[in-house]
Amino acid sequence: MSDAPGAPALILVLGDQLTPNRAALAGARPGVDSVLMAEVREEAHYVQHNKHKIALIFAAMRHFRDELRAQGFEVHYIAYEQNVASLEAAVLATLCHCEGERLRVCEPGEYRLLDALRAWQLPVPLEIVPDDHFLCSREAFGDWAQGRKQLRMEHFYRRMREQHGLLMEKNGKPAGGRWNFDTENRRGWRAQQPVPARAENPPDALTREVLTLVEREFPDNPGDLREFRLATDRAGAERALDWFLEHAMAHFGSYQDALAEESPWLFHSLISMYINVGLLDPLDVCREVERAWRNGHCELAAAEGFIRQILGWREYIRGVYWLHMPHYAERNSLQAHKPLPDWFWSADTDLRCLARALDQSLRLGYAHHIQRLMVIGNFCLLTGLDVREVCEWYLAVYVDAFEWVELPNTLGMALHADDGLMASKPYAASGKYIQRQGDHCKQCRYDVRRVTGEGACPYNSLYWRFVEKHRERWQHNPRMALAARNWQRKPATERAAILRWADVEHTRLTTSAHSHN
Ligand code: FAD
Ligand code: DLZ
Repeated sequence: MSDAPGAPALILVLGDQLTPNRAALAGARPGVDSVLMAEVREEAHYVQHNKHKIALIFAAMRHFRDELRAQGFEVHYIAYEQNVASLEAAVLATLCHCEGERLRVCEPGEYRLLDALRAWQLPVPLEIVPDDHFLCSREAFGDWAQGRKQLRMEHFYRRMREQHGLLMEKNGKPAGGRWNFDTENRRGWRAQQPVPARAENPPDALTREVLTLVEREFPDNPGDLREFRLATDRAGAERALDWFLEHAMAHFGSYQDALAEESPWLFHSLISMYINVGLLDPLDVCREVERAWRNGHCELAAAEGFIRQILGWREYIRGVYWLHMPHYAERNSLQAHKPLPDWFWSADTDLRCLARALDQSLRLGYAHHIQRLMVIGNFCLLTGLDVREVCEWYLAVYVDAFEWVELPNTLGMALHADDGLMASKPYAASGKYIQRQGDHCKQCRYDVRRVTGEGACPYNSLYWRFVEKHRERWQHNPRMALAARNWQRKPATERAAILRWADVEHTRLTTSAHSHN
């Protein structure tokens, strides 16, 4: 057997690596190297993935197979119906009948699979190629992080802007003289704008076949495939981006943090899943957005707010994941161990904002950032739901969920379980925040102005319970000290009444079939 670079390679392409000429496919030779793609039990079952996610991945894999074949590659494709247990089994079976004298694979996005891959028993040499679907390599992030006492996204983001020349003036200064327009991006929702209807995206024959397969094989997974409207190939993903730039981008910034009764997505882009599986390139997306601004299609604040999410947050999150795995997944610094109530899987709760966010998450595999962070995540944080169970729920439910992005966002940002590594303060909030950002409270049976007693918004008392529970810790956190002081300033009798009521609500809401008052 040879592992010389010239020897024919079998190239394994995973379901979230669907970009031609990238990573393991860079320099691949049609007619010499062959490709393997496999729909396998292990990947489809390691969590109870949303049906939309499995359908997206299988259909996009099948389209990519056809794209590679059209480029002249021999592609060995194992369909789910062939009942292959794991990627290792798929590789071993394929090596028996192909010319490949070495196995080449781009490093998987999840630690779980990278760790397993390194232990595979193969009859040929294994070459693991760095993942170049990202704008900052793991090494470059490690170098940036080294020696810093605290990691902060904003510092990383500025450097990325300079490095990639995005939204920069010729004199090296940021466009508009500021790096960050966040303060202009926080309007609450009072139905100020018509929300454009999303484009229909009728599935083609190949995708319809996959939808039937997923419905048959995964009947108990979350997700309602009657509402499937995801693109499953590159051209479709590009159309989705174009639609966003034309119809929603101009309002993205202003309503980025808004919560709306009438729409699950408002002006969000709905492209995370396409970037995450390799159908859209993150740098191309940022350049398109910059072009839209330079051509006068949106304000600088909107373009900056959007580019920050992709160039800043997305890359930063991935850097933190690889810097701290595998121990990161074990962290639980606030000792949150309460079992996840069953109603997280049915959305059967009468807290209006939470029911809406859970329902669309389960049904569509989508919630926007503020729903994930400040409605669902905030509830989990305030009630001390078990960190591992919550992270598994997020990994299962969202169509864009892969552990490298889900874990730091959930464990770090939403649950503050990494002791402030990801965020300098916990994203804990009372009902007042939810009311300010949206219009759910008007439809809710709970009164957001009240803290205690039947009918009071549970986020209110639970918030103060959370402040009290970790009071010692907050006294040393400059960004939480004010909340701790405000709590201490309340008369002792009022504090006692709030805590008594919070305990009642906590017990009621963390039991599996929670009673509706
Ligand atoms: P938009 O709001 O239109 O944002 C534009 C793009 O910016 C997104 O498509 C995404 O690529 C990127 N982005 C924005 N925020 C983040 C972020 N915090 N981290 C990484 N990328 C970001 N994103 C995932 O892709 N997968 C996940 O599993 C995931 N889990 C999350 C869990 C929690 C608790 C939280 C708070 C956030 C999570 N996010 C996750 C980040 C963010 O919520 C989603 O990327 C976003 O909601 C996707 O919708 P969109 O494409 O309409 O995004
Ligand atoms: C998420 C997923 C699913 C559901 N199925 C497959 C599959 O059958 N074959 C495959 O190659 N990839 C799949 N994926 C994506 C992988 O789980 C993903 O590559 C790893 O989690 C690493 O990010």
